Amino acid sequence: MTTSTNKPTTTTVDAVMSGLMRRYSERVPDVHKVLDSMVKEGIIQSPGDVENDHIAFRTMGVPNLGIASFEKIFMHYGYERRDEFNFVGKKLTAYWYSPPGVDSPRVDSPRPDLPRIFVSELRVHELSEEAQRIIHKYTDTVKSDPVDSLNLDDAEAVDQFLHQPLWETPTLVDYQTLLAESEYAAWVIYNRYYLNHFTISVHNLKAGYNTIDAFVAFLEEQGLKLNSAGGTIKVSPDGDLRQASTVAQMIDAEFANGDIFRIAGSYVEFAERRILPPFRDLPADQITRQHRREGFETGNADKIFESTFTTQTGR
Ligand code: OOG
Ligand code: NI
Repeated sequence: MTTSTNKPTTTTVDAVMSGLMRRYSERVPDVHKVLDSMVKEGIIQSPGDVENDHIAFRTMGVPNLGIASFEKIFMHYGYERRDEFNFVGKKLTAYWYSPPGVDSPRVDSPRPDLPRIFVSELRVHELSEEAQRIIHKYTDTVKSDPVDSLNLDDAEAVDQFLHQPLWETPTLVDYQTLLAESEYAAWVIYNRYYLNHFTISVHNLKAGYNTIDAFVAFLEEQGLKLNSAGGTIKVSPDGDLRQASTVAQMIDAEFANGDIFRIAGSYVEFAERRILPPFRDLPADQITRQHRREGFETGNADKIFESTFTTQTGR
């Protein structure tokens, strides 16, 4: 009777994940479009066959919120914080988190089937006085860290938290002022903790679709609009992490006073993680996740962020 009492069961994190995915796929029609085309093409039997490489969230770096608050949710489920990333021009800091491993004290078993998580934060204090004033007008109503008063073992409470307004609905003028200075700030002030994207792993798909080049060709045949920032396929300097993404789906957002304006919602990403050089001669049936390129890449991520930027959505 030492650790088992407040050890969350694996079903808590599974329930939180499925709540996130449900609302996300309702909001992003491209999710169904991609999955349905994959089924029709015979790439997968059903949407459940897709491996989710990672999911991503965006946060405001202000007291009581930001990464320091948000990460507590998934670290409670056994996720571990990994590398830090700095996006100088966009004024963002990010970390990625690996799913509960063999030595995780928080869950009954390792869960390599769960997606990695990428969480970023806007360094609000680096913005102009005006942008800071606008952001604080909303976020200052959060007087204590909301995650501290959440029962993280209650999946329904967590699901509600992730989809509730954390602050007042912004005015359209405030949204547009932020948009002119930081597209990321504008995205978060309206979308908050909505799932930013999920990511289809392409390397385990059947031959003919298991490279990012082949998969991107397939997506383009289906008429999907892909993020072109820095080139459609983003490649890490080592060549082993290759990513592409759709351009964010537009949503008719309702602002304060009932103003309606079309803004960027969420998008879908695709990732190929190549087998690392020392393992390239292993038989294919022996290759598992630990033989492939891990983590993320600043240069790739910097361009993937732009999937929600007007430079892409307005193309
Ligand atoms: C995250 C962009 C970075 C990746 O896989 O490198 C990313 C975002 O748009 O919030 O997803
Ligand atoms: Ni991503």
